[in-house]
Amino acid sequence: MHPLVSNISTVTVNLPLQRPIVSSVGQYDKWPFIITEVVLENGVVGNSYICPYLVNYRQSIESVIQELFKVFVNKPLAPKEFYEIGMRQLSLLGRSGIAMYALAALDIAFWDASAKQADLPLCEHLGGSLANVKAYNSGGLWLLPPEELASQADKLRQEGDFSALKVRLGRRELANDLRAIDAVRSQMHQDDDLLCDFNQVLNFTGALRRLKELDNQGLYWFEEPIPYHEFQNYAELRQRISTPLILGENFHGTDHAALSLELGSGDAIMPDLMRIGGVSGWLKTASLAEAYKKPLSSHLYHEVSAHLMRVTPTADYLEWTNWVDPLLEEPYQIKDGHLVIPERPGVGLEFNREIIDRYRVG
Ligand code: SMN
Ligand code: MG
Repeated sequence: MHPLVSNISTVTVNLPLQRPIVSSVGQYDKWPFIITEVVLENGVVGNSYICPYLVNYRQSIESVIQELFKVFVNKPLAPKEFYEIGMRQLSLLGRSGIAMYALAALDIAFWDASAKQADLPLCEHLGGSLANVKAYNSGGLWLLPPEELASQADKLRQEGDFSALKVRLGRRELANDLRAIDAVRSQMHQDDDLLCDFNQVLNFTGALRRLKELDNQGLYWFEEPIPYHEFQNYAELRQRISTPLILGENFHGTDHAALSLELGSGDAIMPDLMRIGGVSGWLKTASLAEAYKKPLSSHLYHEVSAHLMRVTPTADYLEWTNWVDPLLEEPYQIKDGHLVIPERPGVGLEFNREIIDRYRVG
């Protein structure tokens, strides 16, 4: 029988960002991480971090994590079953939002513990194999002036020999979006991929205009041009442009992923590990993407997402930033624009206690 789940602890850390986020979903010079550690009766520890953007909600989120944990304490570790039980429990709160974040925080930690118990890297525990995962550097190129974008693009490429970057678009004037694209491209190689993200800033008609105007720019994808929940509008937009359209970081659980795929909202999807419901929610979504034959890219959380990409049949790009690195004893490394999954049991992340003490909130 699997060991029993015994204990939990949570802490929030607000880490300074090397390059502040200047986006249509907010400006941040710090990035909050809620760390969850789950202890099994045999001493094995599974852990996770989630990034809920808004540090002031940390107490609500941590308290939902603690409350939900009570459902699993003293039960034999069974991550998949726990997820199903958790989702049933959440139907009273709503299978999305903070409730979903809390389930994801636990689910990731449970899967980490389960893989450690098996003494295998998570991707192997899930039936996959270790290999490097194609990534793009997303840790900059916000809504900044072109000169700054050019110098950042050069640095971002060099952070890991990246051949793919993501620029944020959706400025008021088309000319300024075009300048931003040119500035970034001036530092990239001919065959590199340039992705772009509008962070939901346009409305439907504004998007029709802007995406048509940018359709000949050879961008790898248009990400979230309009509010995330306008699935039908996404489907209509998609019919009128040729650059691939992607959404999904704001899918709250597999219900959204299924609805979006059914409506044909995107050419590809990009679930966020936290909002999609952790490892268990991701695995279901990966099967949906496979059934609808749509490429799947990741959103943040590059460590766990990389393991999951190894068992995602339609895996495409892994999003990478170095935001969490100061918090980790041994950050994952990038080589030739690919994330190297280390051969360590579970996800293999240990948090730096000194950094936790220095930046903990509350
Ligand atoms: C994003 C991520 C984190 C903060 C702001 C914006 C963005 C992305 O949507 O996809 O990287
Ligand atoms: Mg995005």
